[in-house]
Parts: sequence; structure tokens; C-alpha cells
Amino acid sequence: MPDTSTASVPAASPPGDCPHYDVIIIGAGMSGMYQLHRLRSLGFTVRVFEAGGGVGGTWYWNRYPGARFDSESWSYGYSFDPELLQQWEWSEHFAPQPETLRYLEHVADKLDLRRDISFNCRVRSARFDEGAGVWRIEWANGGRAQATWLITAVGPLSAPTMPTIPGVADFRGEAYHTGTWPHHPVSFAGKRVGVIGTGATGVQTIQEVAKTAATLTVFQRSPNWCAPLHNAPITAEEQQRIKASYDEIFERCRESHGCFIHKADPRKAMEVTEAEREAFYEKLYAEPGFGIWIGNFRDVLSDRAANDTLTDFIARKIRARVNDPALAEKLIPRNHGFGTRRVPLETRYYEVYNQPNVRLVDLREDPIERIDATGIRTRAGHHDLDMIIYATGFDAVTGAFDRIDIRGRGGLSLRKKWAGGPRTYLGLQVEGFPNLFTLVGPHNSATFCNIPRCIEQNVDFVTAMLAELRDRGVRRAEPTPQAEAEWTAHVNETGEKLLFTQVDSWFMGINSNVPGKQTRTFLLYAGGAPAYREKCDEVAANGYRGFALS
Ligand code: NA7
Repeated sequence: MPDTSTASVPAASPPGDCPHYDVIIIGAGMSGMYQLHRLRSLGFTVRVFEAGGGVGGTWYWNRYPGARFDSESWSYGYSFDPELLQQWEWSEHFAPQPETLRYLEHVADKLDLRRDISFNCRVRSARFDEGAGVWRIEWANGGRAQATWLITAVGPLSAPTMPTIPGVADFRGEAYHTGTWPHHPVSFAGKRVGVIGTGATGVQTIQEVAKTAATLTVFQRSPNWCAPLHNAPITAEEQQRIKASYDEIFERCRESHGCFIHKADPRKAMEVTEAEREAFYEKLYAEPGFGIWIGNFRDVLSDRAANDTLTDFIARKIRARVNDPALAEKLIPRNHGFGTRRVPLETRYYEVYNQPNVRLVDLREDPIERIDATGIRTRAGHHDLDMIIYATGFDAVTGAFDRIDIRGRGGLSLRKKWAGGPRTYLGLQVEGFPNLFTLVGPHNSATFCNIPRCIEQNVDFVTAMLAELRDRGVRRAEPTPQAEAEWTAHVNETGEKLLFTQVDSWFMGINSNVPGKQTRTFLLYAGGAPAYREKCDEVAANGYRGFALS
């Protein structure tokens, strides 16, 4: 993968040197790129600071084998540029990571974004200077910059976490975390590979590694409910149809809860006969994408009895696809229903376990004791390995914020303020942190969304707000305590209706490897993108009600 950024590695600032911008953006992934484009077009001076060596965020870092979209490619790209939509051709309905990264690099070229981005620049602190009314940021090698407005575009899943298993550092073979996968090619051929983690990432990785590894040992702590992706190349005819119907595609996304092309069925699961229900589940299971999860009966994620019918259906599918009945039972989750955690989409994932080179270690009955120089020791014995892949996930949503020392008024620490769970207004601002916008932060619709669709909404909102404040001569914006309290209460209320708030997962801020992340905290906004958009429109129409402006 070309590293396009070496020319712009920022040096440490000379003492006293702290360039000023109207806006600093942290992160050059999908949201940071679009935010840069929008603000720059309106004449703001903007600088982006990015930890990676190139643009792309998630798609820059997650180069692990098998990484690809679970959203339809043609529903995922930016919608704001009709020329880009006609220019770019996705090759598959669910594009693989290298293609998505190429797409984002193409966007960066087309919009000439790189000239305003400092790469290889991991921001370590951001402090609000109340007297001067500016944010001062500092990055890892001591460089500094300041701006009136600070926008975090740090992504919801960008703080990878390693397992807290004793001996991780002792292993002498190859070891990779999926979220920081190396740029050089990694071969599994002839190797004994171990994968820890069976979330959406682990599932994609396992399918791929199993094709060439001499042996693949999957260390599974909790199985997840997976469903078929049904990916396929996009034919020339489909390409034409897609390009002719972008307006309808994006309109359909706008109307749906999470901005996917899949819309919940208006019926409840128990309103139909058992045979009709079964036929509907069969139809969805045979269709591409997230339909089985979010295009299902409207109550399967909120009503336990409805959810049970779907869960039972998927369990039968797993049993039918795995030859060894005892192994099939190990792959069936017992502690949560289908769809109440993130559903990994798969391509012949369950069939992998029918291969002679693949073995499952169920950590619930045979836990890992330690990692050593030559492999992984579980209670029942030692697994000799040439490579360990950690698909152990992220400190989700708030983790990327926690890794920056963000200080607001009076030195207030954001990490401390959010320690008991995030408090925000619209998921975009935090009381005590004037002029800070959190584009894909907790409590805004982007955290549970076909993400570019919600990113565009948030960027458009922030852009319009900054433009209006500039016209009105406003230089400071911060939510009122009341607006923040009301929004936070509303967010938690939207979560209460859903079964997934009763289950441990990254949606609920749980990460067994991070101290302080063992209590369920609702990180997402579950009221749906249309309701969120309506609320934002109303706030804007009322002169940015809920923000104290001065
Ligand atoms: P996830 O979904 O958080 O999955 C992480 C996996 O790693 C999960 O199976 C964990 O088991 C497992 N894990 C984590 N720590 C350990 C230890 N210490 N021992 C054994 N197993 C462990 O992350 P992903 O990267 O798969 O997906 C994150 C999102 O990225 C995904 O939803 C997409 O939206 C993109 P656990 O379930 O905690 O028992």
C-alpha cells in the first residue's frame, strides 16, 4: 500500500511556535476528510492531524485478511459529489478493504485534501485556553498547534485492545492485532496459526486464514450469531443501474433507522403464522447483507418472544452447516439472542469448522492460562503456533477519546467527566468543553449507522453551525447543562427499549481488557437516524437552541 504522506510528517514545533487555524480536526478517516472539504470550501483555515501514514481511518488500519464491508458498497460511499458517484465503480456488492482504501485515496486526490493534513501525527493532548478562547493540541513528538474550534473525527472503533493474557510479550512467532495489521503481505501458507476472538473481525479473518494455513486454531470465548453475507461481483448491467439510481438509494437510506438500505418489516413476528415466519426468515437468510438483522420483523430486537423465534431459526441453520453436532453446539451462543450484539456477516464461516485443518478451542471449558514463546497454553494442554492473530476488538467509541488528554474549562478532564458513562448534547458537544465537536462520538446516530450516511449528516450540521456562528460573530459554543442532561436522558431511554442493552458487548461499552469498562453504559443513539436528523434540524432552525453562544 503506498504511503502517500512522507512529505508531510510534522516536525516538533520550535519553542513558542504554535500555528493558529480556525479549525483543527483530529483524524483523516471518512468524517475528517469530508469535514475538511466542507469547511475549507467555506473559507475556514483548517488543519487535520492524523496518526496514520495516509487517509482512510478504519480502512487504513484494518488491513487484516478478509476485511470488507458488511454494508452494500454502493450505499456506503460519500453521497455529496455526483461526479464522484458516477466516476467510481465498486467491483463487488460488499467491497474488500483494499478497494475501499483506494476509494478514499481517490477522494483525497480528487478534492486535493492532503495538502491540509499532517500525517504520522498522533495527538496526545488537547487543552482549552479559556482566556484566549482557543484549543491547543500537542502531538506525540512535541509539535503544537491551536484553533478556535476543535473537531474530533477519531472514529468509533479506532483504539485496538490487546487481551490481558499473561505472556503476550513472550511469544516468539509472528503476532498481529487485526486493527494494526502490517502493510507488508502476511502469508499463512504452511503455518500453524491461532486466532483469538470471534467478533465480526475474527469471523472475517478466520474464513480467510483457513484457506491456506497448515492448521488454524480458533480460541473462542463467546460465539456470536453470524449470518451469510452473500457477496457477489457487480455486473456491468448492475453498475449502470446503481449509477442511475443513487438518488433513490440514498433516499431509502435516509428513511431507515440506521441508514442502511434494509428497512424493518412493518409486521410483528407473532402477527403471522409460524409457517409465514419461517418462510420470511428463510428469505432473509438467503439475501445479501444485514436484512436478516435490521430488515426483519420490527419487534425482533425489542421483544424477547419475537427474538426467540429468530434465534431458534439461526441455531438450526448453524446445526445444519456444521458436520460435528457437538462442535455446532459450541458455535451457538447461549447468553444472548440473535442480533442483540453486532451480527458478523460471513462467507462459509461455519463450513470452515468442517475442514480437517481447523480446530476450535472453547475457552469456556478450556480457558487460556498463558501465552509463551512457542504458543498458547490452555488448561487442557499446549498449542504450538507459528503465528497468533489477535482479533480482540477495540475500546469502543469513547476509547479513542480516552487516549487523548482532553481538558476543557478549568482543566476539566473529558476522560473523568465520562468515567461513569458519556454525557453529551446531540452526541456532538459536551458541557465544560467549549468549541469542541465530537463527530462520531457517543450518543450521536453515527455510532449505530451505515456510517458514511450519518457522518455526512453530522459534518453538514457542524459546518452549517460554524458558518452561521461566524456570520453572527459568535466565537464560543457550549451546551447548557440542561440541554446535556435532557439529551443524555433521552439517549438512555432510547436504549431501554432494545434487547441489546441487556447484553455485554462493545455497544454497551464493555471491554474485558480495559480497566473501568466492565459496567454496561449505553454508548449509541438508538432513536434512529431520521429522528436524530429531525432533532438536529429543529435545533438549527431555533438558532442552535441548547447551546450557550457568546
Ligand atoms: P469485538 O466484536 O469486540 O470482538 C472481540 C472478540 O475478541 C470477542 O470474540 C471477544 O470475546 C474476544 N476477546 C477479547 N478479549 C479476549 C480475551 N482476553 N480472551 C479471549 N477472547 C477475547 O471486536 P471486532 O474487532 O470483532 O469487531 C468490532 C467491530 O469492528 C465490529 O462490530 C464491526 O462493526 C467493526 P468476548 O465476546 O468478549 O467474550
